[in-house]
Amino acid sequence: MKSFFKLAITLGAFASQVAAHYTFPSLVVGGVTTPQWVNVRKTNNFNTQAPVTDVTSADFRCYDSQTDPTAQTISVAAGSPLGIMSDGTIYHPGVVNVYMAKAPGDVDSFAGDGTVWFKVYQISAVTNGGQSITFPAEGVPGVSFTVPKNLPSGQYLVRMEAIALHVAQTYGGAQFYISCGQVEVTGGGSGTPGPLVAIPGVYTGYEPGILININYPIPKNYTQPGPAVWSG
Ligand SMILES: *[C@@H]1O[C@H](CO)[C@@H](O)[C@H](O)[C@H]1NC(C)=O
Ligand SMILES: [Cu+2]
Repeated sequence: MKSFFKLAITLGAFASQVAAHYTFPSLVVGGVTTPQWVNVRKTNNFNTQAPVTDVTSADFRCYDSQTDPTAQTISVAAGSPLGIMSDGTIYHPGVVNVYMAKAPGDVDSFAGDGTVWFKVYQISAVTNGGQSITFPAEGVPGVSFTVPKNLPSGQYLVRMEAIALHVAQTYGGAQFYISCGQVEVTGGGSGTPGPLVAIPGVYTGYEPGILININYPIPKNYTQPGPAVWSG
């Protein structure tokens, strides 16, 4: 009996490592999901689906050091919905942040260096004083948000960040599922997005929303990592 449970646990752990991961290869523009890795820069994990766990690594930005990808830039109107789709579902419990950075010119040659990123969307955790913690992003195939109406027109990187928190109780345990799409915002305004952060640099990995045991004791509150959302 004992060895049966041991085997079951081993198999379960294996399955959750291999089958449960995800990438974000598509955008959703005008209600249409784009083909995989066309408008999104292909990430190192396009085959393995393995997460980034080092928030200080260069790959924490767009996770594309090995693929050297190119992508096509897709137009999206300011004030309209923009979606980001996974290749399955956001299987793990956790939270989501979406960041954007404006390219000085053509986004094809923009790496996203510097303190240039602002947050446009987030899905946090829901707590109620220690009774329960739930994750609205868990199990959904993708996310959708409104491109801020006052966002200046131009070309941008849009970076998806889904943070899986199921084993985040030790440093480096949180799993980051990341990708960067390329969009051209049209019909924009004259807003000044901020606060601006550098990526990597935005996190140390010790934030209470990243280094966290979500199981026990049940967290009384949850602090979403990163700057406030800029909504224009
Ligand atoms: C909950 O709030 C306290 C007090 O502000 C803070 O110290 C703690 O880090 C928060 N916990 C989480 C998981 O965000
Ligand atoms: Cu996983």
